[in-house]
Amino acid sequence: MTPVLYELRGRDDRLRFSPFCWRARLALAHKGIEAELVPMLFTDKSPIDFCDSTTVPVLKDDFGVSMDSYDIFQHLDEHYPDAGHGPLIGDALARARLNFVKVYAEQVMAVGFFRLVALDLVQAIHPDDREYFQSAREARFGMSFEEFHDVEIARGILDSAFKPLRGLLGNQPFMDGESPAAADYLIFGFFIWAHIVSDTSPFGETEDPADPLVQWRERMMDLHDGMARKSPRASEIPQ
Ligand SMILES: N[C@@H](CCC(=O)N[C@@H](CS)C(=O)NCC(=O)O)C(=O)O
Repeated sequence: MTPVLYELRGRDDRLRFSPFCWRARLALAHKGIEAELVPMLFTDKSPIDFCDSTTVPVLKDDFGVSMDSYDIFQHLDEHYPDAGHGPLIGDALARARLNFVKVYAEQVMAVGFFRLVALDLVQAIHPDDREYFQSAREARFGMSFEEFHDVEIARGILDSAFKPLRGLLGNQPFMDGESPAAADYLIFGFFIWAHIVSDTSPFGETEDPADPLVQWRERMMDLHDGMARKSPRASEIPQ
């Protein structure tokens, strides 16, 4: 069967911004695998009724069903080890190190991105999903989206969070070394999420083209035939 990737859609079907689904998309492209992309809404999860998941991405292929972006990396490495650009994660040592990158990205960096784009994100989400999404996240954050959305605070968080990334990328072109792999996709998922839903730069009012992190973001945008760069942004699609 053609692999099927179930992913979140926004107010327009061309708006696909979920950071976790982007990880899976990029991982499939890394392996050179063409998947059928099936959209889902927060409030209509019927497309993934066949499995035991309430979140996307979900990947279904000849080898089974994988219900988490990180598990999808592992699934693709296990079943398509040498396809495309080779391993996403690598050996057990690499896997252990990637766990750190995942925790860092999701627990430190993502908060900064979320505070940068919260209100834009609500506008990018499907109208049927807005109340569900906003009330679930407001309960988690303990404040309204209006309070949570704060570009100054966000840039402060991101400035600190970007320091280790800049240190690394000053010495090598990708998080994973000479070419991109799981660590790059894992982190870039949040960059492309923010890029699609909002025109506010995570780097400040002006971006420094000499910044190694800006340069990495541009390289990631160009990967796999520019799939991230070609993806429509919310500001390009009228409400
Ligand atoms: N641990 C999961 C997280 C996936 C996740 O949270 N996906 C969101 C979309 S960005 C979702 O499906 N949420 C459903 C909901 O909140 O009801 C992964 O990395 O795949």
